[in-house]
Amino acid sequence: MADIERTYIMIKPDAVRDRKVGEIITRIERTGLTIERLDMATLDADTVREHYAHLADKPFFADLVAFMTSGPVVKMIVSGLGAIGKMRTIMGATNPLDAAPGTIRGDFAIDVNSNIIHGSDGPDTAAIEIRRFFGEDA
Ligand code: DAT
Ligand code: MG
Repeated sequence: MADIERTYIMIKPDAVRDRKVGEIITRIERTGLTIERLDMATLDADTVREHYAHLADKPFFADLVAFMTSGPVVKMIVSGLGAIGKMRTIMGATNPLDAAPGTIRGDFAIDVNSNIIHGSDGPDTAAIEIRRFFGEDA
């Protein structure tokens, strides 16, 4: 049996701008996972650089920071049975060209530079990201 987990989910600026928030939230709720917290914010560059520090040496890093600060995002804590892996499954592969039909990235995106949604990739990063975006008490 999978554990009850919490994961940090973020609908990226492209999806907010293109009015896809409702459809994405519908897909999350349909799984049976619970949206525990939800807020909107425009991220500052330092927060994005910290969040994507593992990619700091990549050639696309500056574009990634510019994209992620280009408009408001929707921040969420999503919880439930196996929430971390379940969210990664319904999100699909990082590159939307490789993401299966029926996944959020597969259905709503075509370009890896603007791939619609973020989800934590494991329990340690989930805990760090929940604290980063919702504070120490979340
Ligand atoms: P994921 O978002 O699936 O966890 P990641 O953590 O490796 O993937 O990368 C974070 C984000 O960085 C990703 O959602 C989009 C961007 N990115 C990753 N690889 C990229 C690439 N080859 N070209 C452009 N952007 C990329
Ligand atoms: Mg990642």
